Amino acid sequence: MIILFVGTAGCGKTTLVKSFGEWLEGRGFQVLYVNLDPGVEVLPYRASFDVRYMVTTRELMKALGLGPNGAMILAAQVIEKRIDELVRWINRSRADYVLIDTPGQVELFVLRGLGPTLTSSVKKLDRAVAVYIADAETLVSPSEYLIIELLSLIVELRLDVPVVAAVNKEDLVNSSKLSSLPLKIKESLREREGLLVELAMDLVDVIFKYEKPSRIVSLSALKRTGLDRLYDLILESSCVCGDLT
Ligand SMILES: Nc1nc2c(ncn2[C@@H]2O[C@H](COP(=O)(O)OP(=O)(O)O)[C@@H](O)[C@H]2O)c(=O)[nH]1
Ligand SMILES: [Mg+2]
Repeated sequence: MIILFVGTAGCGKTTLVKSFGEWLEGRGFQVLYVNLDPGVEVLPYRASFDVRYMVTTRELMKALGLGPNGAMILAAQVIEKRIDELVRWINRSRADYVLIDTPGQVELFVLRGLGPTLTSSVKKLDRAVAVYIADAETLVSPSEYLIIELLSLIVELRLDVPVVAAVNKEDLVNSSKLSSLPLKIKESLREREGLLVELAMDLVDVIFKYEKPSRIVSLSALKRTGLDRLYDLILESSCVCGDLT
């Protein structure tokens, strides 16, 4: 199975790739690690495939006088053009799980070509799932819970593979507050006014009709909590039976 870790800068993708990979290895699985971030300086895991042999943002900034954003965009284009090298490597690898750590900025991977180009190829090789990671520190009110649901839906629409949503860094927030958020979305929306509220209320109904709130797993990549729940959801979401309830 191929698992892609996607999310906003600093949400904990790299940390989760390491801790989830080690968790899987501890259960006897063979795991391979892929670094797709051309901007990372130090990796906590040993990447068997590392795109920095193709390009790094640091060298692009130096050679072309680009800023960090311009260098990231150009680097992603370089990687996309050479994506067959990664796809062939995955095809040859005989691991149980290939974990793919994606570039820092979610929009770079999901909204531009790199992510969809990669997933359209790898899903032909094996089951592929994306984990959309949100940072618990950004989840300050119930409406942000709706935002996570919507963002994970956008990721699923773009990448066209099943997506599991995870709230990382649960060690930094009050867990009972976290679990009560989905139940309070409508209540909190009612405090606002206008057409936007009506639209958001309807979206809540639609999203909860198709997706149980419990499908968002809360975990800590650093403290290694919730990894078993993440694993269960990944297996469920990739199940051909399609029963996500
Ligand atoms: N407290 C806490 N910090 C975390 C957790 N996961 C990641 N971090 C920290 O968040 C920062 C960004 O993590 P990183 O994995 O590099 O994020 P990435 O940009 O999404 O790859 C680092 O300082 C991590 O140590 C977590 O579960 N709890
Ligand atoms: Mg990272």
